[in-house]
Amino acid sequence: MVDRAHKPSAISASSTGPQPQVDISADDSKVTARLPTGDSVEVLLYGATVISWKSNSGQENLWLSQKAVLDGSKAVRGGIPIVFPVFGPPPQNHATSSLPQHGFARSTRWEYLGKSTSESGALSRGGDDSVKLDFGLSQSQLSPESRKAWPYDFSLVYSVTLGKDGLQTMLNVRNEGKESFEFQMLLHTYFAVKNISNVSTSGLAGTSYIDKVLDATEHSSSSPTLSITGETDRVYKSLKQDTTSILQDDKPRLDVVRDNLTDTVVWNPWKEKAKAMGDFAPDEGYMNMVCVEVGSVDGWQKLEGGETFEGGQLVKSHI
Ligand code: TA6
Repeated sequence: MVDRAHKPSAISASSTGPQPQVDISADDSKVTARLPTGDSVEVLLYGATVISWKSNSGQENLWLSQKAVLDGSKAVRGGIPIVFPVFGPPPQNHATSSLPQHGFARSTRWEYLGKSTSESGALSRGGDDSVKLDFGLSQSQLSPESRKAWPYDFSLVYSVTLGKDGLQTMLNVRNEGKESFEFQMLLHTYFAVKNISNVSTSGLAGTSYIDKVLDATEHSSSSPTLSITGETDRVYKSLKQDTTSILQDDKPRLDVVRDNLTDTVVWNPWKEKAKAMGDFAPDEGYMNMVCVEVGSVDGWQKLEGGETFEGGQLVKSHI
């Protein structure tokens, strides 16, 4: 339970004009928010996983496997799984060594902390006609196994803000204990694309990347764009530009803007790996998705007792 000191203060809704609509499902498993413009977002309490984000055109911007498990028994294949406190398979001889791949945040039930709305201009200009949903996770909500595997006193507040010109997802990490801990975080976003053959990503030049398809060897990234023509699994480190764009047929489709995060992962499992994942469907679904994942995964963030870290993304859709 995230104590009230960390619960967000709700901004009272304005009395003028139609209001954003927030609903909690009857089985208390999902929160849905909808703007008067038609934009909508759906968040499972399991993993605080965003599983749908639609633009006011009705266009779904996120990819969700047709075999994604949504009953809370397994991390969701699709949407925006939260990776914390470790990215990838945990290193040996490390505080995270006993955790599962990508940590526990995406496979633990979070608490819905509440909503706040405001109408003070576009999201990208600091205000917004928007609605913010807050979710909390702290040590007391972890399974005994996770608590044993990573025995630190922490609290997370994840804010999902649906605005007219984008979706913002921010993770606030606080060390509630006296002992310092280090962590990695990443938003493992699965974006929906029409056809991967005509998709490229830009904003990845001028840095180096770890290519996990080539035995995690390091390479320099000189090309301004990356086309996805096979299995792709790259960790771009300390990017200079804060925006990675996804282009469909050479036209801007989505812009992913990092906020206080330095790294971006680009992943597509392609044919064989997609087929090998039991919860990845349809098999050819790799043609309609690409993961652009913002995070702090090259090295570790360290928090002393009482310190906090916040990072996230603002994603803008062009359709
Ligand atoms: O972010 C890319 C990645 O680390 C890939 O290496 C692949 O493992 C992917 O995450 C999915 O991981 P998952 O544990 O969700 O199957």
